[in-house]
Amino acid sequence: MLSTEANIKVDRRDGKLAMAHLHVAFIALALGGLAGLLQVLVRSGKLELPWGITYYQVLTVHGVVLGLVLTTFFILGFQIAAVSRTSGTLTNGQRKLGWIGFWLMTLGTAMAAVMILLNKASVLYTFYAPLQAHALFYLGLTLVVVGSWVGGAAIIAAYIQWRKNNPGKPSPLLTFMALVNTLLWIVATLGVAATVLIQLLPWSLGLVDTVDVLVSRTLFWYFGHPLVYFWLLPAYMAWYVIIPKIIGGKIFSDSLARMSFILFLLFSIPVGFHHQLTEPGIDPAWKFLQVVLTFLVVIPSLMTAFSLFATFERFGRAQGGKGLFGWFKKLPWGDARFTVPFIGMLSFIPAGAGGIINASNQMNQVVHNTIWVTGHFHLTLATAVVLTFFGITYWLVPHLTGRKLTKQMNKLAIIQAVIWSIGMTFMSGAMHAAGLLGAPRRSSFSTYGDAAQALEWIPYQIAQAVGGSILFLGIILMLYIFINLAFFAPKGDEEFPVGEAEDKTEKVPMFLENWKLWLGLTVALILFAYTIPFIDIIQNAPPGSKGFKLW
Ligand code: HAS
Repeated sequence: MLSTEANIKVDRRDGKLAMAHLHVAFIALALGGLAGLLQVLVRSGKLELPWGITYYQVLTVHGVVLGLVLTTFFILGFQIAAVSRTSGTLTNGQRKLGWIGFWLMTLGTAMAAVMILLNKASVLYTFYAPLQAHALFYLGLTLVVVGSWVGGAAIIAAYIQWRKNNPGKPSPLLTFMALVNTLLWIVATLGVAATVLIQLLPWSLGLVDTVDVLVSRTLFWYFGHPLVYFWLLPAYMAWYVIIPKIIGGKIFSDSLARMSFILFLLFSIPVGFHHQLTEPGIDPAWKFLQVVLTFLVVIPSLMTAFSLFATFERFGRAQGGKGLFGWFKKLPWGDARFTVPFIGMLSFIPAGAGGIINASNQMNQVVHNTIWVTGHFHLTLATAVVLTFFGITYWLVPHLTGRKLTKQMNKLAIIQAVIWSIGMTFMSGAMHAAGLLGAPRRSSFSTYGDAAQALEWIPYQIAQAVGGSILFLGIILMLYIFINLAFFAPKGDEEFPVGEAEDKTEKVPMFLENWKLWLGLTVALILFAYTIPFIDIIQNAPPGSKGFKLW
């Protein structure tokens, strides 16, 4: 029976669908984590891999499985559960879409994984041409993207149905946020679908023998930057909506939260050139424009920081916290559902500052293609976002499996986050420092082991290996907690926390749900930022970029 009222508990059938996604996500964590440990040890010169396995092969497994598979499956699972919880049980048709999407993504993942393991697709997670993979790798990725569209369609359909049943009312905040992230994802993935289907697949099948490298990189980064906000926004959903409820506080402002999500939709896409600032063939004026737009996409993160500080401070003061920082002590530090994502938020402060350095044109010349950038995304994605995903897991999985997060597991979860932070401080800190000394990314120790300059980098390589090993321990702990919550924890009820806005009389402006306006503006900004430079790239790409022939 169809229900468009918020459920206190996610419907069992929707819960199964969400859990299926989470199972794949955590299998990905196990495989990707192991590959991460292996590659960091190879990179530091501490390990030689047996059976002809190459550094680039394990690096590809690590990047694809953690950056693309874990994230996409976790996000879809979480968003499906969030929509079912806040907008009511999915219809049978919507749930069917969710399952079709899930199986398409799983099949695609298996195809891509087999090709990487056979060393036929050691092309890293960015799969830049002229690195070429087996056609099945590209087909696998295509299925993952198409599957995510089908799963996303279930979320869009649930939103449309809620609006139809509740005319004139703003949609539930979590559903609204899941919808924005789905729209952002669909618009962004058009770029990667275009390069894979029009360029890379025909090239790998031998149907054409050249590939325009600059066009493919540009299409990739049209997708690649919004990809990072597709990862970030589910963490922001938890920070804005779930955390206030967990601490016993309120959402600072519902409208502010919605506005910040809309700004991400508008500004996250037309900024891909900031990954290509050092590339020839793109007019500097257009790079400048996209740098300016990059600074605009920082604004919704600053709004988020402001809103979170306000929620925490108001809650702490209401509990009797005195003085400038007295409120800080009143936060529930013993609750893993809060503390683990909070550590993620803290790490996002230096991580975001690093992003602003990357985006600053001149400073980008210093850090681009150094391991600084790897340090940046281990602090953003692998700390801020991933610790928040772990924090979500601690209540979502028992909620969906009808179990309880016990005191022991809660304690272990906090220990896990502390281990993670220590490991990441070593690893990401050393990456940032070595990057400033010019250490390159995407290269193994053997490729620069003899260079005199490389001697300077060795202590940092060792620190990375130490950090990587500590992080691996963190992964084992996380998998242990996940398995406990999914299969062994005592039966019981765990809450799916959803916060309320502080001011109940706050009227959410309906123009925030005017999708003709927001999608229209999104398309206009994309056309403005990309049309002329893209035509220019196709017509005047520099030698070595246009028509790259592999053999
Ligand atoms: Fe980035 C490269 C610029 C954010 C991920 N980025 C990457 C790559 C990845 C990545 C994966 O402009 C490498 C791609 C590759 O393989 O080549 N990035 C930015 C900017 C931001 C940013 C301006 N990045 C992210 C996020 C990511 C991510 C988020 C993943 C999830 N990035 C770049 C640029 C490059 C780049 C260049 C290309 C570099 C090159 O040359 O190759 C911004 O969105 C960051 C804004 C963030 C803030 C922080 C707000 C803080 C908050 C926390 C508040 C905390 C509280 C706690 C309230 C302004 C919200 C309370 C605290 C108390 C003390 C009580």
